[in-house]
Amino acid sequence: MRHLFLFLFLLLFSFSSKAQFSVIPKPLSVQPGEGTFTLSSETPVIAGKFQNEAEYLQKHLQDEFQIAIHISGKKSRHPSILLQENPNLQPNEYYLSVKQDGIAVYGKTSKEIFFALQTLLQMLPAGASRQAEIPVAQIHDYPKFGYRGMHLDVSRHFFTADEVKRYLDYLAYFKFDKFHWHLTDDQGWRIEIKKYPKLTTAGAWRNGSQTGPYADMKFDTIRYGGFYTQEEILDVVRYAQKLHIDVIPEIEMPGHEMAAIAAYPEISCTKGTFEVRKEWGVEENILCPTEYTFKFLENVLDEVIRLFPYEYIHIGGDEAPKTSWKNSSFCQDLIQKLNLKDEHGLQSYFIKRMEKYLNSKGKKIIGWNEILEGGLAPNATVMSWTGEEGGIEAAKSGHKAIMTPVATNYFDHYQGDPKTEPLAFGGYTTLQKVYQYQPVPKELNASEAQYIWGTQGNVWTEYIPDFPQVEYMIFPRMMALSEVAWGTSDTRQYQYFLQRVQTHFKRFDRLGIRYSKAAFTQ
Ligand code: TNX
Repeated sequence: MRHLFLFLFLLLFSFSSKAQFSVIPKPLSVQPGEGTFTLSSETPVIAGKFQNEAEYLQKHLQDEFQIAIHISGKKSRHPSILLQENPNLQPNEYYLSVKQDGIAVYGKTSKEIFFALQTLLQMLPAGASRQAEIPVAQIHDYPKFGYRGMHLDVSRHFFTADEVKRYLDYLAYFKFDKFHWHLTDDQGWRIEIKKYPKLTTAGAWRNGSQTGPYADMKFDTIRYGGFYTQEEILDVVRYAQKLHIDVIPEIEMPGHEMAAIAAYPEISCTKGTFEVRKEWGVEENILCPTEYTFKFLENVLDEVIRLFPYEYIHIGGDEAPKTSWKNSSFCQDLIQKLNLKDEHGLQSYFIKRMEKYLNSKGKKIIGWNEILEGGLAPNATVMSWTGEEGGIEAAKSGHKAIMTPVATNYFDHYQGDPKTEPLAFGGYTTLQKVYQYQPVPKELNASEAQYIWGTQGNVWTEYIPDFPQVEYMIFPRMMALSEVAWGTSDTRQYQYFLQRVQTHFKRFDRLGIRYSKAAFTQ
């Protein structure tokens, strides 16, 4: 047994060091061979119908290695990169064959070809070497989960459309295929809605922000904000489409809506004038379930629908304290009139009604696990965050679930010793903890487990003021999650994962991308 381990270790080690095989997420099957393929400006890409993917490869090789490959319609005498459709393959499955005299990539559609090219790009030298050599290997690969997501909160802090595109580049590189864009929250509304211009003229700006640790209750008085025009949103969505990433916008309801309430106070149950929230944490003032509010949300969603082609829309549903509904005679009358049990019943009515509206427009909803309270909307997908229970309950009742539990999937939490790490939300989620996460809870049997659609990393930005800090918080943890989501994480091989991470750090250094070394210093 010991000898077997030693043999496997040596095999692994010799392969990873000699051939620099550091692909993340680790492909399902890799057969290494002898020698390398050398990429040069002579190398044509035979693109066939995969022009977009060929251009992507061309751009990356130019930007990273200053190699100007050319795209060609037909076979060539030169050693080439062939992108080849194979209708017999399964969705998401690809083959990548690297031989000394040529590279061939096979997939059913452009999405699979794109995955294969990400693998290929990661097989190039990570460090400063300009010798673009790719180790000979035969790779066969496909993911375990159909939802491999990353989230970004652009409300607490705002990130420009260009920064969001860079974020999408990172997602694509590690084969994530869903981007959950948290566009609205108490501290800022970030998407232009033409029918309600005050959402961005007023709702996108706050007169100060909380600074330092939450308990200190310190604030600055700097006006802060920003938003995306509809043009910018369309541009980001088009960009994501080229990267084969589906964009899921989140419009929060009925809680986390203070920015909208500040702009249009008539959608709240509480009378008065309000400010876009400066403090982090949970806001008591939530949307009032009046016909006026429902019409408001429908009008907002009509514009959202036109901007986002993917069939899912996230409607939030989390952390909606019920005090304002308890104190509202309108809500109490409505509970009676609709024969609901309590305020949770009213939230359930709220979400079900919005689901019905969105379903009628051809869209499906995702909501945070609080949408289970008081009864789940008939077609909803649950995003399980407070733990795994929400996902388990959803799966057991035949609803799709996305697992994003706070203990492992929150990349706003500390990844190393809080004494030496920059200020973060709290928690302690090490790289290893992320790597060991298994999205299918053991409580589920095989048929229930099929409802676990996948997993996602959440990046809440209360304590993430700028984009370099986003990079620092996601790297390397999102690399661990990519292997979890692809289904190839193997806790016995954590050390091998760490080796591959360190190879990627060389690339990050070369490209000026920030990351945390916490996993290697403690
Ligand atoms: C909880 S996760 C929230 C967010 C915060 C986050 C901080 C969720 C659905 N709601 O509003 O930003 O914690 O980790």
